[in-house]
Amino acid sequence: MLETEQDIDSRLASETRQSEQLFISTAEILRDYTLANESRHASLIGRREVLSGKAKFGIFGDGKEVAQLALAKAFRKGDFRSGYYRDQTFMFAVGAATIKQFFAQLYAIADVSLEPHSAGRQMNAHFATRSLNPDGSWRDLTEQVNTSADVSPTGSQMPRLVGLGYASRLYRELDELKHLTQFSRSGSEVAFGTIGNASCAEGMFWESD
Ligand SMILES: Cc1ncc(C[n+]2csc(CCOP(=O)(O)OP(=O)(O)O)c2C)c(N)n1
Ligand SMILES: [Mg+2]
Repeated sequence: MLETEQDIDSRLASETRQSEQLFISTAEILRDYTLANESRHASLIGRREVLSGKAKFGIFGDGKEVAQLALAKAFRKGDFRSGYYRDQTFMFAVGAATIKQFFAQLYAIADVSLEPHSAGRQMNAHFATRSLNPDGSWRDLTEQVNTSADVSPTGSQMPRLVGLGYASRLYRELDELKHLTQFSRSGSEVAFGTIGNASCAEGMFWESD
C-alpha cells in the first residue's frame, strides 16, 4: 500500500525523534576520529618498526578502530576487560593506555614508569591495569577501568572472562561479600571480552562457553 503524504510526514517525524536520541556532538565525533586516526598510525608505524628490525615483534589493531571506540562508550568505571592484542584503540579510548606506553612495550622498555603494563616483559599490545597500590594495598577497582593482564595463548582470555563474570554474580548474591565495596558495585559491573575468529576454535573458548 502506498504511503500517503500524512504517513510520510509522521514517519519522518518519528525518524527525526529517533536520530535526536542518538545525538553525538560534533566535538565527540572529532575526538573519536582523531583517536581512530592516531591509533591507525600507531599500527602502521609500529609495523614498520618491526619489519625494519627496530622492534622485537608486533601485532596491531588496525581495522578495529571504530568497533572499539563504540565498545569504549559502553564501558564504565568498575567494569573489566579480558581481551587480546588487537585492543589498542579501546585501551586508548578508555584512558587505560597511551600511545607512548604502547611503543614503550613494543621496544621492550624495562622501566615500569614508562611501560606500566608489563615493564617490557610481554609482547606488544599485552595490556594490564593495576589492582594494587605500590604499598600492596588494594585500589578501589570500582573507581577505575580494569583489565585482567593479557597473556599470549590465544583463547586464554575466555576462562578469565568467565571468572570475572562469575565473581560479579557472587558479589551480587552472597551477603558475606557485600562489605567488599572496593571490588564490586554490588555485582553490577560488566566483564567485556574480545577475541579473534580463529581463537574461537580453541579448546579454552569451548570450555568457557
Ligand atoms: C595457543 C596458541 N597457539 C598459537 C599462537 C600463535 N598465534 C598468535 S595470534 C594467532 C592467530 C589468532 O587469530 P585470531 O584468533 O583470528 O585473531 P586475529 O589476530 O585474526 O584477530 C596465533 C595462531 C598463540 N598465541 N597461542
Ligand atoms: Mg582472525
